[in-house]
Amino acid sequence: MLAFSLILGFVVMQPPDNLNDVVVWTFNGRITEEWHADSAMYVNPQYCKRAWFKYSEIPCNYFADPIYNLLTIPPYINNLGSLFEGGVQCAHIQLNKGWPCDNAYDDDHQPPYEVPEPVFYDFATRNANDSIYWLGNYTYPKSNASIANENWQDFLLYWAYEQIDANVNALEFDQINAGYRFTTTGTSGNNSNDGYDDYAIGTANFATNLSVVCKHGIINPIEWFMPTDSASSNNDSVFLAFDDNNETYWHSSFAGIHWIEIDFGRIRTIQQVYLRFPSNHILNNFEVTYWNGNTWQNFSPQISFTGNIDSICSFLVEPIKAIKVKLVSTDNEVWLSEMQLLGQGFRQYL
Ligand SMILES: [Ca+2]
Repeated sequence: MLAFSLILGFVVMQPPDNLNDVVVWTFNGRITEEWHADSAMYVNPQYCKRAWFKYSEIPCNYFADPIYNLLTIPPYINNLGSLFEGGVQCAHIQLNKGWPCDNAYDDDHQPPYEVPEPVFYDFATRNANDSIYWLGNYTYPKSNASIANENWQDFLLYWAYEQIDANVNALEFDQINAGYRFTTTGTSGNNSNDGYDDYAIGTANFATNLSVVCKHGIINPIEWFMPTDSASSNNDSVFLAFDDNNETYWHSSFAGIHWIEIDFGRIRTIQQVYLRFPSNHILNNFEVTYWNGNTWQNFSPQISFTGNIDSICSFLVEPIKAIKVKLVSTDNEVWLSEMQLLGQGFRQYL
């Protein structure tokens, strides 16, 4: 929010009496250097603005990197008698670039870094067939991000905070509409409904799947987010219970007590536990608990079953803060298609 009266050095800025008296300078690009601000002063503006965060231009964190020295720009503009408005471009996300740090999904490990594919598929607007809604004929794959996606909101707010820390006086969030396109000549049952996205439609439940370690055909899970198990019947199948794919599963060893565990690495708010078993291998006896940093705790209501006959078991629980979640079973063997922990907050990628 803008301050109503900002006193900086010898300059006193007051809100205008009439919006028609406001002069706003916008620059086709960021104001990142003093000469940009000096140019703006030609029209003696009350406000200088241009988005400081753009999804496609993040080789690194501009705002915290002393190389760019952005901290000095807003005070410099203030001393020239103008307020500086940073901004966040909300609408688009580009697969080939636009991630603030190196990651396992980037091909050359050089900036600009590629958006990790699980993140991109999470952020991007998808149609009713779960396909990405691509934008135009761009050389680089680009999509609208889903503004209703809490992960995307968190990502944008992350960059907003970075700009606040870099001394901006105000923030602007532009292009907040996701892209929707309907085939007006389509027939009933045969309309592509491009731009449909499940987050916008499913607003009754904003819970985020915090436990996906790989999805959409990605074979290898993210290295720093590996789940663990008591033992598997085949090598490394444990992550198949966390890949958002009902056709793949973790298969424990035979006999004994079995467990499977996901370690978030930091505290997550969990409000739903979703288990899915292959219909021909339903788990009868199991218990799910969480690690709060000190002890293993029961959810409320408690998740502890004997004689279960359902292949899908979904539990809404009181929101709790967990670092790990574990399923334990005394059945001779466990087949687990999915163990999804849904809750709040940005996922594991930042
Ligand atoms: Ca699976």
